[in-house]
Amino acid sequence: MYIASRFRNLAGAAALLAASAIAQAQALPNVMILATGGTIAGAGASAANSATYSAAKVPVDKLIAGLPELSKLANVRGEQVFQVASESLTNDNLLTLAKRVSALAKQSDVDGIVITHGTDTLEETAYFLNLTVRTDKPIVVVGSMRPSTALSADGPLNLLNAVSVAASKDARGKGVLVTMNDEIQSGRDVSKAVNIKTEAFKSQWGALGMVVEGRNYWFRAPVKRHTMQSEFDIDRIDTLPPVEIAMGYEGVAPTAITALAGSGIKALVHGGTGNGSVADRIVPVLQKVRGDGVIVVRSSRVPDGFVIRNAEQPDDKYDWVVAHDLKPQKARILAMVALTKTSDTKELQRIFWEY
Ligand code: DAS
Repeated sequence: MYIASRFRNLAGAAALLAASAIAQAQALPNVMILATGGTIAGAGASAANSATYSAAKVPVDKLIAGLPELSKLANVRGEQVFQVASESLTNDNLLTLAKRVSALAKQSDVDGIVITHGTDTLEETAYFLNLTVRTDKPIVVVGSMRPSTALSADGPLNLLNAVSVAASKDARGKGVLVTMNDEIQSGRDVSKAVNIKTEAFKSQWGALGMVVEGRNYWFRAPVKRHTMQSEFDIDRIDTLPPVEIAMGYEGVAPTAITALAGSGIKALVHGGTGNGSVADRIVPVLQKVRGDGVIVVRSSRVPDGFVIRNAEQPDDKYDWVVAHDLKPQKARILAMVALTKTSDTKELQRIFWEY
């Protein structure tokens, strides 16, 4: 009799525990983590290796298992989309990832999405998603500058912050976000500015805010079109037109531009000096590129500032497009996306002003 009643009490307690766990899980947002590789999944030989390591080694389920605090923020599920260092990602990888993000964002049981990613091209992926994924749910791209095995690894807190932001209602409608080093950055504006510090990502227009101990502190909002306001939709994009970049520098020869222009590209981004300046011997080369039907986009190699139309070069006369404040690598992303819709230079320039 006594044992039976004890058993009944134990069973009752277990049922209560299970019910409260279910209630807690139902109360928490659902966040998907899509893993692509990079240093955040990196591993070094010893804890002292903060710079010498192999990227893209640790699988997503281990990243999640190594961070039990995540379960207090959200119901987290992981998916390994790729396992590569981000410098090796391709246009096809970008399309695959963005289509997966778009499909998940449509699911009612997904409240936010985190993408773990290498830092080298994180800014390009974040901008591409910002332009093409039609959702107002939070999409947060996150990386790390030190491998998970290093002393003072930055990946775990970056990932915790990313899930915290992706689970937040106040992060909705702000475009694709990047959480690095406690900051919440705009996927459009942010770039990797330092290649050896944990405070690596900067935007010349400043961070959107900070995330501290699971709370978001917002100080500005994006003004350029993104996600739900975008005219582009990844569900309608199956290929990206080839667009390449040629840099400007003292003593530059036309060799690279001529070779790229003859390779079948649809646009050439010129990363010029200063305010997008073009060497006098290169101007006729770019005029011929344009004359042969390739779009010319004038960007600048200078980290901050923006290119002013018809200032350094008569863009109206040459029928060139200016990249506004977009650095060459981001101008290339926008040019590829824009060219899926139009090759009219007036329309392209509008797109560069608006996105
Ligand atoms: N190779 C770098 C990359 O995968 C490592 C990193 O910083 O994430 O982008």
